[in-house]
Amino acid sequence: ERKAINFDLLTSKTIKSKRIGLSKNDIKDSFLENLFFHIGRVPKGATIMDYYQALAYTVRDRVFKEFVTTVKRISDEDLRVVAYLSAEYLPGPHLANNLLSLGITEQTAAAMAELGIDMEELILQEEEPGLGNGGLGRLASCYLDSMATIGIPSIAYGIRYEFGIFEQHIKNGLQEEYTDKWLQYGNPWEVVRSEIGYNIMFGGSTKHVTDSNGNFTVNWIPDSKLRGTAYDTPILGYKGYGSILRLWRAEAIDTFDFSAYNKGDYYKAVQEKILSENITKVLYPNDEQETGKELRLKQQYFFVSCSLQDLIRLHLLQGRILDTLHEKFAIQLNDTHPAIAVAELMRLLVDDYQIDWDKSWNITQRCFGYTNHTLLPEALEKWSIPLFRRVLPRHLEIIYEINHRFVQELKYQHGCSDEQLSRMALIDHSGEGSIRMAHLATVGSHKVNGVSALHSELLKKHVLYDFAQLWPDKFCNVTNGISPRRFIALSNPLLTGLITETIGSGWLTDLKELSKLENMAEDPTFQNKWMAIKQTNKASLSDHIKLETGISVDPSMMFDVHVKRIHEYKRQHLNVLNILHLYLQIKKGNNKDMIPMAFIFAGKAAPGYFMAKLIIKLITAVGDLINQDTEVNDKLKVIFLPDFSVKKAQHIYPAADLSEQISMAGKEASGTGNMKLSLNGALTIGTLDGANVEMMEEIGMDNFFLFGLNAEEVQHKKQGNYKPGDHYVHNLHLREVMDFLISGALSPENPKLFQPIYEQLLYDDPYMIMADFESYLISRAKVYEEWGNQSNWTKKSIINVARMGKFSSDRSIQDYSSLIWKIDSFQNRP
Ligand code: CRA
Repeated sequence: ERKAINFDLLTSKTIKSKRIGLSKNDIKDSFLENLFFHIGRVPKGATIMDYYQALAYTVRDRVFKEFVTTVKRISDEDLRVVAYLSAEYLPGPHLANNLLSLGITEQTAAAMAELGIDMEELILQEEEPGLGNGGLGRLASCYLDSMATIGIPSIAYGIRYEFGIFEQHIKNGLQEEYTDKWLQYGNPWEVVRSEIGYNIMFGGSTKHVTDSNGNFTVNWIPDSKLRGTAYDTPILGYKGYGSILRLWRAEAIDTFDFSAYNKGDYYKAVQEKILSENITKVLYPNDEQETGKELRLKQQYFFVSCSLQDLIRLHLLQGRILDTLHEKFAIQLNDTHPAIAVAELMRLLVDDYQIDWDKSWNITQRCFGYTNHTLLPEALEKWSIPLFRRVLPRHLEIIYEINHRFVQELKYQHGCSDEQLSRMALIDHSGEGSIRMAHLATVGSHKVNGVSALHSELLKKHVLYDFAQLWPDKFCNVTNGISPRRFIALSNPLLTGLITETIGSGWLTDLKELSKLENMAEDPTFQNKWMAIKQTNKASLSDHIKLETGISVDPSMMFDVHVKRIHEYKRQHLNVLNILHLYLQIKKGNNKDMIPMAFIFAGKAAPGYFMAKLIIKLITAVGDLINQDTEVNDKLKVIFLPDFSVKKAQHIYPAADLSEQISMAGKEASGTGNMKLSLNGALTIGTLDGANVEMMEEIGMDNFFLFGLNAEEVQHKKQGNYKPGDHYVHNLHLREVMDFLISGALSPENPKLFQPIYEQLLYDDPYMIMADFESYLISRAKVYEEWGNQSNWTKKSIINVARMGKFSSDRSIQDYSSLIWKIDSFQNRP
C-alpha cells in the first residue's frame, strides 16, 4: 500500500522545466548532462555509442513526460484500459520514432550538429529489440503505436527475451544462426521496476480441502517458484499520448539457496537462479510452427500470470472490487500464445480471491477477446496432457472443469451430437491426449476475430466452424493495418515530404486523406518528382546491397522485392522458378525486349525448417549463377539480403518497384508486408490471399497484377485428384525450368542438392506451385508491358499510395475499439 502519487508535481512544474524542454538548446543541455551524469563521460573521451546512449536518455525523459500525463488522465477519469497480451513484439529502433512522435527531429539534429555530431549516425547505432518472429510481432507494435496515437488507454504485456530472434548470416549460400545481442550495450529505453514483481509457480500437485465451515478450497503446492520483474518501455504515439510496453523477466526468488550453501554446495546454491532465469532467455524462432516444448509453455504461463496479477493489482489499487474487472479492462489475446490466461484468471479469481465459479467465469469471458492469426494446422497450439500436468497441474483441473461444463451445455442446451462434442471439446483424446488452445481461447472470450475478411470467413468455415455455428455473434473481422509513421514517415522521408507538400500533413494521422493524391496521378511534373524519389531510394538501397553482399545493382533496373519469413506457403520458390525461366530465355537468346530486373529477397527461416533453409540455398545458388554470368547479369540480378529486421525493412520498402505477395490462396492470414510495400509506391503482383483481396478492392484491378487459383479453387483441386506432374507435361517453360533445377548446374559440387524441392513439386506440390506457374508468368508479362510505359507505371504507383487509407493500423485499432473493446479514445472524449 502506498500513498497516492501527486501527479501534478510531475506534470505542471516539470513539464515547463528545461529538463524536458523541446527547444534545440534544452535538448543540447540535456544531452551533455546525460553524457556526463548518466554515461560518465565528457565529450572528448566519448565513443559514438556513448553519444547514442546520451541522446537516447535525453529523448526517453521527454517520452516519459507524455506517458505520465496519460497515466494521470486514465487514473483521474477512471478510464477503461486495453491490456494487450502478446508473446512477441518487434518495435524496431526507438530513437528516430520517438523523435518523430515528439516532433523534435529537426531541432535535435541541429543540437547535435552544433556539437559536431551527425544525428543520423547515432540513429544507426541502435540495436533493435528482435522480440518476435515476423508479422504477428510487428503487428503488435503497430497496434501499440496506433493506440498511443489515437489515445486508446492501453498497456501492452510481453516477455523480455534476453536473446531475441537469431542473427542470420549467410555462409556458402546457407543460413547460419547466431545469438542476438540486443542487450549487449544495455537498453536505454527501458526502466526496470524492481518493486513490480510477482511470484510464479510451477509443477507439484494440488490439494482439495474443505474447512470446518464447509468451504471448499484448492491448494496448489508447487515444486518451484520464481519471480517476474517488470521492465517498462514507454511508447509515444505520434504527436499523441503515451502507452507502456511492460515486459517480464524471470528471476530467482532467492538469488541464493542458503541451505545448500551452508552444506557447502555452492554450485547447487547458484543453480536455482540459473534455472529460473532460463525461462525468459530466448525467443522460440518458429513462425507458425508449434514445438510443444516445456520451456515454451513455461514462458507463456510466466508472462500471462505476471500480467494478470499486475492487472488485478492495478484494479484493486484504484479501490475497486474484482467483480468489475471486466468493466475496467479489455484483455486481448494475440493468438493462442497467451491463451492460458483463460485458465489463469479463473484460478486467480476462484482459488486466490474465493469468487464462485459462475461469477468468475462471467468476468473471465467478458474480459477476453481472442485474435486468431493462422489457419495452418501446424501452427494451432496443442499441449500434451502429461506435459501440461507436469507444469501446471492446477490449470489442468481448471481446464477439465471448463471443458466439462462446456460439453454439458452443448449436449443438454444445444443437443449436439457426440461427433460435434468431440470436435469442439477443449481436450483432444487421441494419443496421450492434448489441450486445444484455440478452443480454450474461443470458449473463454466474448469475441473472436480473424485478421482479414477472407481469413475471418475461412476461420468460420473451417478451423472454428462448429463454434461459429453455435455463437455467430461472437465472430468478427478486424483487417490488419500498419503504422504510417514507421512505414512511410520514418522510412521514406523523401516521399513523405512530397506528399505533405502536396496535400498537407493530416494524412499521417488520417491515412484516408491520401486519396487527395489521386488528382495528381496524371500530372507530369508530380510524376517526375515521384519517379525521382523512387530513383534516389533505389540508389540508396543499391549502395546498401553493395556494402552487404558485394554485388552491384544498377538502380535503373526494376526492383522486384520478395521480403518476409521464408516459408513454403509463401512460395519464394515460385519466384525462383520464374527467375530460372528468364535465365534460360536469355541463354537461348530470347532477350531482345527484356526488362532489366533485380530480384531482391530477404527473410529468415526457422532453424529447424529443412525446406525453408533449402529454399534460401536455392535463391543464393541462382544468384551465384546469374550475378557472375556476363551474358546475363546486365539483365538480371538476384540478391539475398541477410538478417531481415524492422531496420532493414525500412530501407527496402521505399526502393521497391514490384511487391511479391504470391502465397497460395487460403494460407496467408493477412500479410502486412503487402501493405508496407504498396504504401511506398510499389505495385503488387499477388494472389487472392489474405488482405491482398481487400487491397485489390481498394486499389482496383487495373492497378494490381492478380494471378493464380483462389482459395475455393485450391480447396476444390485438393479434394479432387491434383496431379502436379500434368503441369510439367503440358507446360514447356515449366518443364525446362524443372529439368534445369535437377540438372545439377546449380550445385555442381552436390548435383542432388535440390532434389527434395524438385520431387516435392512434381509429386506432391502441397502449395500448388505447378498449378499457378503459368498464370504467374502471364501476369508477369503484364508487369513488363506496364513497366515499358514509365509515366503510366508512375500513375499506378501514385494511385496505389492514394488508395492505401484503409490499411492504417489506426483504422484497425478503431475497429478493435468499437467492435471488441468498447473503449473510447481520448480524442472522442470531452
Ligand atoms: N505469421 C500470419 O501468417 C499475419 C500476421 C499478423 C501471421 C500473417 O499473415 O499478417 O500473423 N500468423 O496477423 C501468425 O503468426 C501464429 O500465427 C504471421 O505473422
